[in-house]
Amino acid sequence: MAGEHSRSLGKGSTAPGAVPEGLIRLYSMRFCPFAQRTRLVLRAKGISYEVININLKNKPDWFFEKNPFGLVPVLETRKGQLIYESPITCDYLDEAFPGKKLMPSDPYERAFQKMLLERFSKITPIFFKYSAALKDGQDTTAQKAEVTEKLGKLEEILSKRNTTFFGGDSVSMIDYMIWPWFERLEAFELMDSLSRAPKLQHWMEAMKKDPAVQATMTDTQTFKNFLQLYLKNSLEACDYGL
Ligand SMILES: N[C@@H](CCC(=O)N[C@@H](CS)C(=O)NCC(=O)O)C(=O)O
Repeated sequence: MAGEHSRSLGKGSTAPGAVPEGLIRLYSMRFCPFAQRTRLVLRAKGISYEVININLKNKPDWFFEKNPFGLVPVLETRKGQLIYESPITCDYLDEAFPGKKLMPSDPYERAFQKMLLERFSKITPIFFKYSAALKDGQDTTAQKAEVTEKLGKLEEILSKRNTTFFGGDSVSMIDYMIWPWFERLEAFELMDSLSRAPKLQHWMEAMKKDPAVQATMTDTQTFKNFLQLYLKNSLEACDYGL
């Protein structure tokens, strides 16, 4: 069975066949924060899945038949249904599979989680701008300040809620949606951004105890090494460490 740590498929590879009985398939990349969202939800809900890693620097032509944007994550069901865009994959899993519901049932709470995700989606591109600038040896003060300011807003929200997690006192969907970027703060050398955010620091500590978070965690040095290769467009980046 294709595993989470299998080598990625690149140009010239054969498209995998039908999804095996009893499994759902995830097209992923080991270091992708968006695909990590889906992996977190698969784990949290105890869903049986297989992973096909894609070489994002040398994509197989067939991958565009799975997702016209050519991005991971993508889910594929036994019936051949394809689901892409990380929040959509996560909502699908939460709705299609039994077990613990990660989205709240209260309509306002659901809207709250979606609004927060929308706000967070304005933060993720700054990380990419920041790491590209860092690689080129440019001054990153402006991007750093932008991340700190935006994370400060999340700190305010968490303070107002007065709960450990964003959806209450246990982990819910929104925590998993934003976690992958917090896990990478140290690798991005952005931990300072949280120096005046004690609630977020406390939330991070609580998240690190979650079994799904623990199962999908990449250590800082490994991620840094990957990132260096990825930013250089190395064909080996996605298989770093295998
Ligand atoms: N909006 C997409 C973003 C996914 C995304 O950007 N994935 C990256 C990897 S972290 C990717 O597939 N990059 C390949 C490329 O840019 O060609 C989602 O939420 O799923």
